[in-house]
Amino acid sequence: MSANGVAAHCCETPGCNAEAKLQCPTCIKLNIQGSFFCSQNCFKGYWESHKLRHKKPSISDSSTPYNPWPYYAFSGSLRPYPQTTKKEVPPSIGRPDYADDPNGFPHSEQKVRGAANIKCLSDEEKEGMRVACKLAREVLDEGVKVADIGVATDEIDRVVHEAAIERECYPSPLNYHGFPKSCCTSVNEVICHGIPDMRPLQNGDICNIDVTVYHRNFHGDLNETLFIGEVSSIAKNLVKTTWECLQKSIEIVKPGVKYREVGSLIQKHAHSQGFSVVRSYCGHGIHQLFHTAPSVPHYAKNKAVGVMKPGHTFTIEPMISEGTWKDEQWPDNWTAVTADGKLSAQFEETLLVTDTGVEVLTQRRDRNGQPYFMD
Ligand code: EYL
Ligand code: CO
Ligand code: CO
Repeated sequence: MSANGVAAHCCETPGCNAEAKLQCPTCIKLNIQGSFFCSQNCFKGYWESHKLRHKKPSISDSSTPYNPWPYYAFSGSLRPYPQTTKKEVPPSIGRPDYADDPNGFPHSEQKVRGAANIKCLSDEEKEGMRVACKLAREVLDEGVKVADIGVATDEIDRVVHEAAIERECYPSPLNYHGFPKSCCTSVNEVICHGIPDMRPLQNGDICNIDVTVYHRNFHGDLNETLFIGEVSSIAKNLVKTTWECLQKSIEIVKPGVKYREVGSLIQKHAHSQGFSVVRSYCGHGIHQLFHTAPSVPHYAKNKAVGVMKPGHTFTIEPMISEGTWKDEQWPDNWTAVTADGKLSAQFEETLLVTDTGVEVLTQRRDRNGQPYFMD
């Protein structure tokens, strides 16, 4: 979920990373978005490289890569690829309200928005969540099996879509606020909400697959980050650290713990490895609604409201970055990327607060909950 009020840019000068609000006059005139400098000094010092952005984009030919936004200054080296057309879900499968809204608007979520009140599930509702979350895990497992060098993230989405339908599930991301695909695939500098497309995964990529399914009125939500082939040692440490952040935070979940305490553990561990914590996206309450109270920030000293009680169901989904914690969005208005173009990783589980602790509803059933990157 998006946290309000965090909008910041990073200076374009490599290695500077200072907060940046100044825009080049030529960029403003040409409407080139995403390029900012912290000072006149940085602007002048990086001018020889920066001015290349003002060159007229060449006409498309076989040697020019597909670029739908010639005037966007990408923070890193990942680029969007063409997308395939929208998929259908058989009408026999129960669907959330936003599935049939022209704008994908979740009216049922809106009705309770802003209410701090966190729902305690009945025994019957808990059982509904167990089933949905078990199916979500199975669907993620199917997506993970096909992820490999040379495979397009669109193919992962196709497999996830089919696996959901086979299990009488609606893939929750599909049409949520208009989202065009059935899962999110977030590669390298993509923090979250990457749109599956025709880009083949490359040796050395890290790729997160985020699956949510809706089954008989309940959503189950989880994600894992995978290694594609041989990855760098920094990528290995980032992914391992991110997984540890999630594990350490799950360990403290029990009745009486404040939701705002989750972030302090995560930030402490991320910082101990020299990494940063993304602030714009949070864990969330989940049950009959995809996103509801509580909001669970992953950073320290946050102002999250609420105390854990038996019967609460929510996600923890830390996004940990190699460099800056700052994010920006591609012009598609979905894809969140790191402002410095460096790597970001994420893991997510859906949790149930029990009388004495926690049940990890989306837990991997084989290999005792071990993540895929350790297989
Ligand atoms: C759709 C809606 C902006 C997802 C999650 C797909 C993306 C960007 C608006 C959260 C929020 C998945 O899986 C999620 N959390 O773990 N929006 C999501 N969308 C979308
Ligand atoms: Co998710
Ligand atoms: Co989530």
